Amino acid sequence: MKPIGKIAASAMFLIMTAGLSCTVEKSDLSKENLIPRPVSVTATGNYFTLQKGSGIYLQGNSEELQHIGNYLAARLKPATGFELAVKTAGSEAPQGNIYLSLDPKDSKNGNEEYTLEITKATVKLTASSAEGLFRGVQTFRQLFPAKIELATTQEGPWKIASGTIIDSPEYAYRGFMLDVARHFFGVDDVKRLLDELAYYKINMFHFHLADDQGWRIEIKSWPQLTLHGGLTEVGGDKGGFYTQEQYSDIVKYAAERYITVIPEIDMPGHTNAALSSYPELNCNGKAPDLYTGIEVGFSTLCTSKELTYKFIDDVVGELAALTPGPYLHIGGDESHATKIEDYIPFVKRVQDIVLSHGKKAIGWDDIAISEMKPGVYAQHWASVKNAQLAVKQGSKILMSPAVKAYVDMQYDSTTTPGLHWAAYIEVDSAYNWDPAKLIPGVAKENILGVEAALWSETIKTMSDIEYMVFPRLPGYAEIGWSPASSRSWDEYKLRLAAHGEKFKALGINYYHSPRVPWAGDKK
Ligand code: IFG
Repeated sequence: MKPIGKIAASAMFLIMTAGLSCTVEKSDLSKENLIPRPVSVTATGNYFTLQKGSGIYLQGNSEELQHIGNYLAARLKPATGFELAVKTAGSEAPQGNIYLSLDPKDSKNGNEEYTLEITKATVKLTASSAEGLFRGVQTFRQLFPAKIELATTQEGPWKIASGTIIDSPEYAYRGFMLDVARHFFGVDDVKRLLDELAYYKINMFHFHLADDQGWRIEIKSWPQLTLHGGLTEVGGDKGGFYTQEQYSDIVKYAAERYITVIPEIDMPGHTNAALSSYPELNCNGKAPDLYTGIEVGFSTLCTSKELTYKFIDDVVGELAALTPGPYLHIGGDESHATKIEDYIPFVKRVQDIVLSHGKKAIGWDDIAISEMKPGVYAQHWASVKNAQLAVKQGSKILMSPAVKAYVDMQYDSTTTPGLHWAAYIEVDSAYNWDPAKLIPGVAKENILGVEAALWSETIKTMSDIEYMVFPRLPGYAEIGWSPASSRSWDEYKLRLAAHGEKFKALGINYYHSPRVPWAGDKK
C-alpha cells in the first residue's frame, strides 16, 4: 500500500475509534423510576452533571425561593460533599447550574404544577407557586442515583438524564394520618415521618391527637387533659404529649415542606382520656379511669351539658390559633355510646364552633347522619352509605377506605405489628384501586383527595411506623397525584422496586414485599 494510503488508512482508523470512544451512552428520562409518575416526560438523551462548582440560582428573590434553594442545597450536600451556593440569578446563565424560578401565572392545575427542564448545560425548575417548586425539587432528587440520599460523602459522578417534565397533581389533597393517641410518638419521629412524606409529594398531615387512651396536645385552659390524660397509652406504658410550643414546631417543620397540618380532636366518642381528666365533663360527674386497652365505642362526651360546649369551644379555639391550615378534624366516628338523637345536634353544634374559629371542619363519614354544613368534608373509612349520604348533602369526600388505605392493616397473616379487621393489604392491593371508581355515587368531582391512615394500637416505634407505611405509601402518593388512566400495577411495581435502594439510603425500615421485584434481589 502506498505510504500516503497508509496514512489515510490510519487517519481513518483514528477517526473511527475516536468517534466510537466519544459516543456517550444515551440517557432516557422517560425510563427513570419516578414516584408519583409525572404527567408528561420528554427525553432528550443527554446528561446533566452536577459539579462541585454548580450553583443554585434563584430567579426572583422571595424568601420562599431562598428557602427552597437552601432546602435543595442541604439535601444534595451530604452525599455529594458539594457546598452548592444559593444565589439570586443575574442575567448570565453560567453552565452547570440549577435555576429555580417562580412564574406566578393563574395556573389551571391548582398551585402545585411545575416544569423541570434538564439539558447538558443547565437544570431549570419553574413553577407558578413555591409549593409547586417544592414538589419539583422532590422529582429532581429522585432522578439522581439512590446514593444521593445517603448521609455520607459518596463517589460521583452525579449525572441525571436530560429532557423535560411537565407535572401537576390529580387531587389537591394527598394526605397521611398518624394516630399519636393509642401510642405516643415524639417530635423527632413526627419530623422524620414528615420528611419521608414530603419525598413523595404528600401535602396534608392529619394528626389524630386525642382518643380514649390519651390526650396529646396541651390545652392551657384545660391543663389536666395532658397532665392526667397524657399519662399513659395502649399497654400502660408512659404516654406523653406535645406542649403547644412543640406542636408549633411540628407545624412549622411541616409548613417548610409545604405540608398542611390538620389536627383532630375526636368527639363525642373516643373521649375517655378527656372524661378521665375532668369529672365535670361526665354526665354522672364521675371521672372514669385512664384506659389502656384497644376497645372502641364505649365513651361519649355529655352532649346535654352546656359545659361540654364551652370545653369544645376552648379546645377548638386554642388549637385553631396554633394551626395555620384551613381544616380542623372533629372526628365523630364510632359514637356508639351517644344516642343518635343527641349525636345529630351535637355534630351540628360542633361544626358551628369550628366555623366560629375560622376553620373548616372535616369529620369521619359518620357525621353524614347529621346535617353537614356547607364546606364541611366527610372522610370515608368504612360505610359506603355514609359516604353517599355526605355526597347527597353536597359534601366532598376524603377517601380513606379501611380496606385499601388503613396502613395499620397487616400485609398478610404473618405481619407483626398490625391488625386485620378490615383486610390484609399487600402492596399490590394498596395500589390497585381508583378512588373515583370505588363507591357508586362518589365520582371524581365529589372527591377532595386520598389519605392513608396509620392507627397506632399495635404500632410502638418509628421502625414499626416505617414497616407499615413503606412500601405502601408511595402507591397512595401516586393514586393522589397521577392520572388513574396512566396507572398499572405491572408497570408501577418496577418503579417501586427501584425505590427499594432509595428506602435503604434514607434508612427506612420497609417491608420487603414478595410482590415487588426488588432491585437488590436480582438473582
Ligand atoms: N376504627 C377506628 C380507629 C381505630 C381503627 C383501627 C376509625 C375512623 C379502627 N375509627 O377508623 O379509632 O381503632 O384500625
